[in-house]
Amino acid sequence: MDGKKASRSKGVKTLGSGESALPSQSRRKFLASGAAVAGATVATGAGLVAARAEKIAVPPSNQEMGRPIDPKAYGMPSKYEAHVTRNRTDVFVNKQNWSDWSMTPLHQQVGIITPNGLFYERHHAGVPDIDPATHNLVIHGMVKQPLKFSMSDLMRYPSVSKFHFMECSGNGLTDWKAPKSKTVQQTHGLLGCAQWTGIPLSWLLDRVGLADGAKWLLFEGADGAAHARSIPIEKALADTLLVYGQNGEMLRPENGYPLRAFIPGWEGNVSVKWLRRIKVSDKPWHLRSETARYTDPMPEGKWRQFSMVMECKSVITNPSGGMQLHGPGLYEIQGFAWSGNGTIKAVDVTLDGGRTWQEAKLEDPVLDRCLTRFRFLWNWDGGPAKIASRAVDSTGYVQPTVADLEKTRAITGFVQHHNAIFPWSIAPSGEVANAIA
Ligand SMILES: Nc1nc2c(c(=O)[nH]1)N[C@H]1C(S)=C(S)[C@@H](COP(=O)(O)O)O[C@H]1N2
Ligand SMILES: [Mo]
Repeated sequence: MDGKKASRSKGVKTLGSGESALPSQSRRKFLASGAAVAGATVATGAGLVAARAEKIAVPPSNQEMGRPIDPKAYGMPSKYEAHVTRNRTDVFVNKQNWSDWSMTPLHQQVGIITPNGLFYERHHAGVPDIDPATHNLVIHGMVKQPLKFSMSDLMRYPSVSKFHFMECSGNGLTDWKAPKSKTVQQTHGLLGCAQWTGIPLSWLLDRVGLADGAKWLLFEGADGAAHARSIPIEKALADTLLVYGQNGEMLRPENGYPLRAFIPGWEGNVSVKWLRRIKVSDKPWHLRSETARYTDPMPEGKWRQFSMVMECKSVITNPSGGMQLHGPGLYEIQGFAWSGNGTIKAVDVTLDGGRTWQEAKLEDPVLDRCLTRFRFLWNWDGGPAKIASRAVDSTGYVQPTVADLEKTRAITGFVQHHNAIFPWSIAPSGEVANAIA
């Protein structure tokens, strides 16, 4: 598969990471099937050959003196990983780049956490430059005592840290109709998962004191778009966070530095970045992002507003579009599942375009509203295949097919909240491609 190259040492092909990483149960099955790991030729999915022990050369230690490091510089990935980056979409081209997005390379993400430099970013009017020393958050409106909090005020509070995914409601919006995106980065990369650190909003609402009849909050950003959303008070009190930390460090500028809202399980759009103001009211505002945008067409010409929850979804990231399989044999199918309504209970994988399904293995930890990794061992016979995953969450909700979605929604234009089962085709040549009809 792409990105998993077997290294060579003195003409001997060594075992690839895919093979050594087999879970012990599958490894036993693999061995029991007659394929010995050493001393025999093993045709595996990655086309790897295990060599006889006496022919294995020990990798050289040829570095007399390594390069020094700058102890004060921010650590960067290896230069050999320079191809692992976010990417703009090549399907939907913006005429200007004030409103733009770049996507997470999900096929290159090896754990459930998206590194900060690879976390997708979506901005409506560029990325503002905000000095935390002068940034303030104001909470006003229907409150007993309006208050202004500096960043140092906020950081004096005890903090909480939570692992959660965040997904743009438009994730995949261009990919259900031609022209189709090729890679999973393009089809599903408006998605990331991080450990978020900050304070529960309920603590600050407690400080200002909600007036009787308070029902909705306005969150507004300090960016050029003054991006704003109306948030129901129940959600704000339940689990909404104001975060300054992402994966153990301060937010990156493009992800809302120095302060953003983070609303677990809901569309990314409501997690307002560069947060400067929360206003309390008794009704929603019906803002641009709640009328002209971020609404869903329904059958009979109606439009659905405030569809906030990101419903259960999954996708296979390995193998995925643009990759190349090297001959029949054993492959580990891997992917992510997530749900804005709870934990992932199960993921099934199909190899035959949805006719039959088999249960994949979920990898710990399986956390509430968090990316969950699934794995499924597949012995590819070299014939054409159509693979896809189907997730079930802790509420019992089953990820729908496109046909299921079309029963309740009008799937036209740039579809938001499209969580249907997504197939990849494998050609006998080993080429993997987007198989949306
Ligand atoms: N102030 C502000 N907040 C914003 C946005 C924005 O453009 N401005 N974009 C929203 C959208 S559409 C999404 S999907 C998420 C993306 O967060 P990220 O860029 O950290 O991934 O931020 C949301 N918050
Ligand atoms: Mo978004």
